[in-house]
Amino acid sequence: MKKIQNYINGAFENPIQNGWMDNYNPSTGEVYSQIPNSTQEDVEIAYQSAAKAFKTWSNTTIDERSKIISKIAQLIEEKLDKLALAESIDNGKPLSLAKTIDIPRASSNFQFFANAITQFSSEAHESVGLNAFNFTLRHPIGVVGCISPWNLPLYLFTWKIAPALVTGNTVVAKPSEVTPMTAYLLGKICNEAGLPKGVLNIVHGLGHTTGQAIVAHPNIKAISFTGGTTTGAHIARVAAPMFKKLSLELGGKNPNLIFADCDYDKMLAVTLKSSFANQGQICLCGSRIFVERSIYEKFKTDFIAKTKALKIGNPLAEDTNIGALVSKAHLEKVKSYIDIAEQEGGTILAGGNYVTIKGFENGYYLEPTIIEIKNSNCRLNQEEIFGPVVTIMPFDTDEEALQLANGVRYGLSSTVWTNNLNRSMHLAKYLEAGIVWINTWLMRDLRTPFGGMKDSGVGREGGFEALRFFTEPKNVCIKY
Ligand code: TXE
Repeated sequence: MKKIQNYINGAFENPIQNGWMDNYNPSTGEVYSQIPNSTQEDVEIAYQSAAKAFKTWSNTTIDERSKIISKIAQLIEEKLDKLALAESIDNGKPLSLAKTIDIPRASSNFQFFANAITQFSSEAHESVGLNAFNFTLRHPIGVVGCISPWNLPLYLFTWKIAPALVTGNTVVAKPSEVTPMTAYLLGKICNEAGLPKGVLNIVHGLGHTTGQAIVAHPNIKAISFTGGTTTGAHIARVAAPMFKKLSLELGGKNPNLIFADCDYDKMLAVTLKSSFANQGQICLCGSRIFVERSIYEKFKTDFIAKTKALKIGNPLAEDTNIGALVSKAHLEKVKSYIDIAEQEGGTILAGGNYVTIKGFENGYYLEPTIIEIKNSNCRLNQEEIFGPVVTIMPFDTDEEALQLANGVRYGLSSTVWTNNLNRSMHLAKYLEAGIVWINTWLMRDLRTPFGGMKDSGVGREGGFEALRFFTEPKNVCIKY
């Protein structure tokens, strides 16, 4: 059976205590590889290797760094088919999605930051009347930690690693233990691209041991984390007494506000995606759908029909729309929410059941599910389910729509469908979310700030925000 290894100091290593864990293929429910169950000792060796590499890497010219990071982007692009297949097998997502979204974006992440660093500059301030001049030096922080989740494995892993590296930091990174494969393959790509030894170190293992060792390491001075809100809160508690720099991208329960004056067909097609793409396991999915009452019944009928037409099955088949959920535990968690629907006064309009696929009987499949709710305060509408489950509910006024949208602890993204400019601007201003999409969803320009308000996180990634996060600003004041 294939064994994934840690990537430390440019070499592939077994975990020191030789502990291994099973890695499952969600489409079949079978174990298909083993991954290191790394301990604190492995993290320490990864740290030592990163610390040793820091001096040279942080003094490498921007051109040189940019060239190597760009080469990694190019190699990911060249290996798109292989990486997409690995991602689909590891995660259960449709191969078509991995080919068109996950892997191209992983390549773009590196290319974007390879370009961005060449345009990154620091500020200068003349203290007029005081004969003094200030400028800001921006140094890399040192060894930084990057921890990522399982839903968009290589996409989110590289979204952190690329800006960390390009600014001259060295990295100890941990992908999710549920989807370690493409991170492992990335190590090979980094060697091929000529990334010096020790600049990136990838340690595999569980969150509360391996991840915890990264967060608690006294000399890893910044942590960039994407994952669940509860985990984020725990990481903040561990990191705060050590005054670490923290970027936390956490959960979401995003509203999708549909007004009667929208471009209906376009809205319907995109709403299907924002509800169920990647089996609903995207932190940006619009899992709470609110529809203006005058088109509510029509929307309901059309949305149910489209949802029922989605093809669930083998992620590798070209015509599959909905693949497998990432793990058995997650499948059961998502299903447990569906099971409380009636108790909460909800009505299941479509889906709601496990699915058995011929030839893949032990895979983790679930029908895309629409639940009509009467009360927006129910758990189904308040808690992040992170699966192919959406709630729907009508509204009457703009003010009510805004209140419903903002009535959760999360504030990651929101989507508005309307052709009314005044309404768009009003909602853009008052929606409590890090992103407001108007008449679109998941459209990303990598220069824009990305992140959430409220319990969806702290800090922003993307563009110069990420370059600022991974550098330490220092004011130099010269009196003349
Ligand atoms: O996330 P975790 P999980 C949400 C979603 C999902 C829930 C749990 O609701 O159901 O989170 O999923 C590492 N110290 N999102 O269990 O546990 C862990 O090993 C350091 C939203 O996957 O937060 C993994 O690498 N690290 C999210 C990463 O943190 C720790 C996407 C995320 O794992 C750790 C995925 C610890 N104590 C899930 N504990 C989004 N917003 O994109 C865990 N980890």
